[in-house]
Amino acid sequence: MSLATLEQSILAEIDAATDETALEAVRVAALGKKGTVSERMKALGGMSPDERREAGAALNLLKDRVTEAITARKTRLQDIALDARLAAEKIDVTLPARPQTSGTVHPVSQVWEEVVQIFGDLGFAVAEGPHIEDDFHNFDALNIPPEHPARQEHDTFFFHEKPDGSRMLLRTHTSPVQIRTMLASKPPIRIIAPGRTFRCDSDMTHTPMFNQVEGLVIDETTTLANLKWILAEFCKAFFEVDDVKMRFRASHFPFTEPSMEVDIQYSREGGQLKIGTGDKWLEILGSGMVHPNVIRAGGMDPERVQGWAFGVGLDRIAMLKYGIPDLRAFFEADLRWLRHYGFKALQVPTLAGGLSQ
Ligand code: 2U9
Repeated sequence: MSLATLEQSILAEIDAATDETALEAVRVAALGKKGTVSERMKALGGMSPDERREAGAALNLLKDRVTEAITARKTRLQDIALDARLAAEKIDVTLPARPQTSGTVHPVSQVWEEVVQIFGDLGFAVAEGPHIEDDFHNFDALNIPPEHPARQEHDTFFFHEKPDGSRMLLRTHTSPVQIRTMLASKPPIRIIAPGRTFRCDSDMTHTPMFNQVEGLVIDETTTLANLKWILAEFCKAFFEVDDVKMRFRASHFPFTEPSMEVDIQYSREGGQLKIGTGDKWLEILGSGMVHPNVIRAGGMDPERVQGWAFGVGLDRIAMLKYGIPDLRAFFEADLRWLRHYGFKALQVPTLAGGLSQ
């Protein structure tokens, strides 16, 4: 094959390469160690000096032109690829934002965020902990020893027994989070612990997974009076009313002493619950002064520090605030229900901007 024909055929292959991989294959076939051009270079050795000079010069020129053609084709292929990407990824930034996003925020997530906003404003930090707990953090440290009847009431989901006989469990309340916080830090402590909790219980008003928020304050001087004020501020802010009467009833929990259940005033108007008016009472939370045994289990001295705690069911207060009649609907993922009871994704609740509008 003449040099001119070889050059033509290589240049035609370069032109025909439609991507960089194909182009590289053409380059190797021509200029690689065993390529057509390189083979001809090797043949120069068997020529006379005059022939070699002439043929060598011609081959070098051919090699330069082929290299140049490959570089040009490569640049062109890169341009084509970039144009294709730009066309595919084009967005029109002048289009208006989509007013109708399809997803909504679940009422429990909304209420969770509202509670965090309210307590954040009151100076509380948010604490979190594991869903899978051990006996100590879920029970013992909360003054619920192995034979305590409260253990039965908690309907605990247990994992398989370990070789040492102990069993991990799904936390039955968020209280282990407070124990972990106490063990890991020093007073003053002001935290809320919102989170999922689990009990082996399922009927009209109970689901195996439910959400709680618990609060804990520990310092040297805090009293029941501080607890009552905080809870009153919380109820007013949460239910978005100027005033709400509250009733504190003596109760019993292993982890608090004294313990109080808290009712709020409500009325029923045309089938709708109205919080903050009327003369009916609705139980919404439990609370009390932290038991000295619990303070000790949290690594602190009950002679030096004291504190209070409360617990609220997030699902329950979501139902009360937003007039949701059936607890089980929370977990059914029914899109029509979510569209009706859900909240706009971009309307984050804040105290300044309003919690629920
Ligand atoms: C520590 C010390 C004390 C948390 C408390 C309650 C009262 C309570 C229920 C409300 C509705 C659970 O979701 S519910 O069924 N909770 O009544 N919880 S005091 O007390 C603690 C927690 C942690 C270290």
